Amino acid sequence: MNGAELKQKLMAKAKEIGIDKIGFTTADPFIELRERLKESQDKGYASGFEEPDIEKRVRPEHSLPEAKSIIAIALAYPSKLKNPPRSEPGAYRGIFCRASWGEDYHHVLREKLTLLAAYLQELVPKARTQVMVDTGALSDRAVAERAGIGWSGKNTSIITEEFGSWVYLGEMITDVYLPPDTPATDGCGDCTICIDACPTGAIVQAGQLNAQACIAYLTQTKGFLAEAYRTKLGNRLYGCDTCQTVCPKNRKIHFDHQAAFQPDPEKVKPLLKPLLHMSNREFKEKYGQMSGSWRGKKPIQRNAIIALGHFKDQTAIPDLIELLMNDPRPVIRGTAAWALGRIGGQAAEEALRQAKGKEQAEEVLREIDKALDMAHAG
Ligand code: B12
Ligand code: SF4
Ligand code: SF4
Repeated sequence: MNGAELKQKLMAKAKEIGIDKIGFTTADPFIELRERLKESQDKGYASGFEEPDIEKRVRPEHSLPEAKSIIAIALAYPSKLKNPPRSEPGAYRGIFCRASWGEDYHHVLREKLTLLAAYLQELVPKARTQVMVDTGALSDRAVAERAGIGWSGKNTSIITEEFGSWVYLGEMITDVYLPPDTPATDGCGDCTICIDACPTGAIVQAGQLNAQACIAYLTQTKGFLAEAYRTKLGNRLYGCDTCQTVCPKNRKIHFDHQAAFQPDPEKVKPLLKPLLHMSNREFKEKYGQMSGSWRGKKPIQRNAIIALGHFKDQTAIPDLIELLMNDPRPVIRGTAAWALGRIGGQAAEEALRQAKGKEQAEEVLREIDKALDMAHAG
């Protein structure tokens, strides 16, 4: 069977196993990406979550010797919640980004790619394959762009004609030759809506992100969140969708045919207060299947505290005092102090003063002092 015939068969199989979009490219090095990754590292824009070895990232043969082709796939995920529960005074809610709705996409895409790889091996028994989703060495976006899945938007997301940017990406490298597709071309034109809408100015120029300033990244950090960003976080518990929700290419785009990505509204828009006292076990049981739980419960709890401060939720004061006084984690005590300072009031101020008398950790004491100033000024 020649490459073109193989490709046709793979495309038909992909459809059968529920892959929404498939594209093909060569395993040639990603030359342009090399410069971009280098610049991102040099300027301190990288998140640190990506593979640090640039050569591994741009040369597919580092992942699979004698690589010849890459098969890129995309799966669409929903952008809207049916009957979303509403935040109400005293019962405020946080939000997980859409890429964390439903089952963890890593498993779902990997499973489909593994089925596709098995099929290729049926057709070409000597074929070798390497499957990747997010955590692999390659840039999933650079692969998708070159394989014609979608163009690289100014917000850095891959945007497909059919599903907008609400797609997960993954790929399979193989040593089998498959004719490449045409790379996607820019569809943003003069638009700059995402750049203007980004709350932290993290899109430093069209297509280039300073991940260190991106809320999606900041929600995943484990330490204290720099003060300047706390008020920008809003009620985000994990990730940030702003530069995608504002994008005109996503207007009216909502695909919920992938059963695995159906969100449970109570999980993706949970009440904030119950999150504060969750045990590790409860957290794992409730959120363990979501991709947004990969950093554990601490960042989510820290962000929940910030969200309560953002809403100035008076009814959260007793919970926040409890954390300030008794939580063993300095980041949680210090962030609770910040939230109490923001909410203000006599009970908050008194608790902060009391905590100041017994707190040992320098960084928490600094937060308490600032919070007392804030409570006083407010
Ligand atoms: C590290 C990482 C992050 C970091 C950094 C993101 C970033 N933009 O670099 C953080 C934590 C911030 C993040 C956030 C998100 N991520 Co993320 N992330 C990754 C990861 C693991 C590596 C990305 C990377 O290498 N970045 C470094 C840059 C330099 O590389 P790159 O983005 O791949 O480069 C492309 C473009 O950015 C562009 N580019 C880069 N530099 C420059 C410079 C110029 C001048 C120009 C014009 C273009 C350009 O060229 C490349 C080809 O398209 C990938 C998975 C993977 N292995 O690739 C997922 C991935 C990119 N993330 C994904 C998702 C869904 C998200 C979020 C939407 C989740 C959320 N809702 O919070 C946000 C989006 C934030 C944003 N504006 O990008 C999806 C993207 C799907 C899509 N449709 O594009 C991926 C592909 C995971 C997956 N397999 O589905 N992510
Ligand atoms: S994900 Fe949020 S913070 Fe990051 S670039 Fe987009 S709008 Fe800005
Ligand atoms: S908002 Fe505009 S510039 Fe940004 S990604 Fe969408 S189309 Fe491109």
